[in-house]
Amino acid sequence: MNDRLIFVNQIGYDSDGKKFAYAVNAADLEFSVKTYPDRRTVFTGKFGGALKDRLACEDVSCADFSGLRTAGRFVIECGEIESVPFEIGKKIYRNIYHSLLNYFYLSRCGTEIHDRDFGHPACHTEKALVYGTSEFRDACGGWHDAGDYGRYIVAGAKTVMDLLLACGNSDSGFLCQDILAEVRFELEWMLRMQRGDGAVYHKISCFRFCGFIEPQDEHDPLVIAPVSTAATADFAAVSAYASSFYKESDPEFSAVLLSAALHAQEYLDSHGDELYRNPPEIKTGEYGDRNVSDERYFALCALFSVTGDSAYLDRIAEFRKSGISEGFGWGNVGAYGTELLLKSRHLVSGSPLAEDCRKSVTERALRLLEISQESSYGTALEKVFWGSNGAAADNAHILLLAYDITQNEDFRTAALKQLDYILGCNPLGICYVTGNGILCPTDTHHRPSVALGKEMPGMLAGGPSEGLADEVARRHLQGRAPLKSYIDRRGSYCTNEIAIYWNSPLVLLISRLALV
Ligand code: G3I
Ligand code: 9MR
Ligand code: ZN
Repeated sequence: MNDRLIFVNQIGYDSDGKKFAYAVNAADLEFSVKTYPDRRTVFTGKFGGALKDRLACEDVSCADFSGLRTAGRFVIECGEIESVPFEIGKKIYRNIYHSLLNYFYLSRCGTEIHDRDFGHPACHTEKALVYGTSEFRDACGGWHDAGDYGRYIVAGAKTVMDLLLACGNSDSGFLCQDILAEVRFELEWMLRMQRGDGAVYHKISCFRFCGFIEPQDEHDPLVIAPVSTAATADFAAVSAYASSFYKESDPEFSAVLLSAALHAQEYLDSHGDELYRNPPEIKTGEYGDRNVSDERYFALCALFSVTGDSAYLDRIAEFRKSGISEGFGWGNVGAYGTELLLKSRHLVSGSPLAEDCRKSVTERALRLLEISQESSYGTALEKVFWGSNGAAADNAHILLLAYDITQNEDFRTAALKQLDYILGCNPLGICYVTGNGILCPTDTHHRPSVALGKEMPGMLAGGPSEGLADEVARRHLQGRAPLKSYIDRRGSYCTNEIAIYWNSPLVLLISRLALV
């Protein structure tokens, strides 16, 4: 008997929240929720009708057991089949939350890491060659990006934003302090990546990816890639916004951040777009972006939100007029700008700009809501790209922003469904966070885990990807439904790598849903 045919959120459900489970070919069947392990029935209901999922390509039905509010451990039974055990309770996301955050600590570069399982001496401490020059520069620090050891500004900036936005919404002060301490480590590295004229280098890495070795064993020469508009604008935005978080605890650091942001903005104002492409000798992650107007917009919004200087407003309005797509991806950062505007005490509520922001976020969220409601697992994904799990979390972020604007509960429910999807309510029945849930990835494309022969906990795998952009995916996933195009093998970097900016929106989601 396959015990995974009823899919549940393997981390669990908040006692007072909505609760959904999913099953294949279960239309209109009765189900019962039973205590675990003694299996006393505490709730019964019926699966809904079947919905043919566009991305899962099968008939899936949903069981709504929101009416059950008792704390405890349970299973769902339907005929012969049973779900894995799951929990209902309050604040049951504490462990996964800390584990997701601890992954950032364990990913610190250039410093000794203290940990029983994943501790190591400082890595990547030597100076790096500035590409195209004979200069060597200290750009130590920051988090390793993902399964590789590169450190990339646009990736780091997106991550920092999610963590700061998670922190701004956390009602427990101690969590916020942990986040700010961790984020500061990345910010200090980012400051080292700024050139004397205000521009920011795109990234630092070796010339090519190393094998599956520990970070302290990578001794190839380090190179700092050329500056880019995307990196400079993201840097300006993030350091401006971050400065407001350290104002009281460390005014000096806060001032350093703000002046670095203004300096970066001066550079942006006096230079045209510099779009990043890897020089031929550099083979690591490119993070290229053809359109950097969203990055420029984001920088202006962040600077306005902290300074209140109205000179930014006309320029922000100009960008909005030519169309800003409201996204939260590493290359699509418009919604960060919009969110900061909407949160800023300097923006006049009811002004045409404020109304335009509210309208475009809500429109984007309505589209995602529609996609979620047409999908049998509630998944708000248009396409299933590399990093689809991160995209599901990013889309939940848009839905939550629209919820803040409209108070329409449907947005919040759809956001919750993205969390359920990531944590087990998906056609593979996987909780995509390592070391968490009943069935989770154990063989990710993550160099430290492979080198040490044990999986680091608290990492969100990239997830299904239609692109089949690696050998393992091409060999094993041909012809699969999009949401089943995932394989738990270290060789499949397009489905089973992990990354700082996939973890970060999940931290935000858990925090904003008040689950910790
Ligand atoms: O958005 C476009 C869409 O407009 C287009 O139609 C479609 C067609 O293929 O592609 C979409 O772009 C995809 C993009 O991700 C979306 O974010 C690309 O196909 C896809 O190749 C691209 O993948 C990126 C991947 O690097 C390869 O460049 C991932 O986003 C990005 O997360 C990943 O990042 C890597 C770093 O390079 C190195 N470090 C690890 C990290 C995680 O795997
Ligand atoms: O390990 C690399 C991973 O971090 C990247 O996301 C991925 C795509 O750029 O590339 C991985 O490195 C592979 C390289 O591209 C091709 N040869 C095999 C490498 C993985 O072992
Ligand atoms: Zn390192």
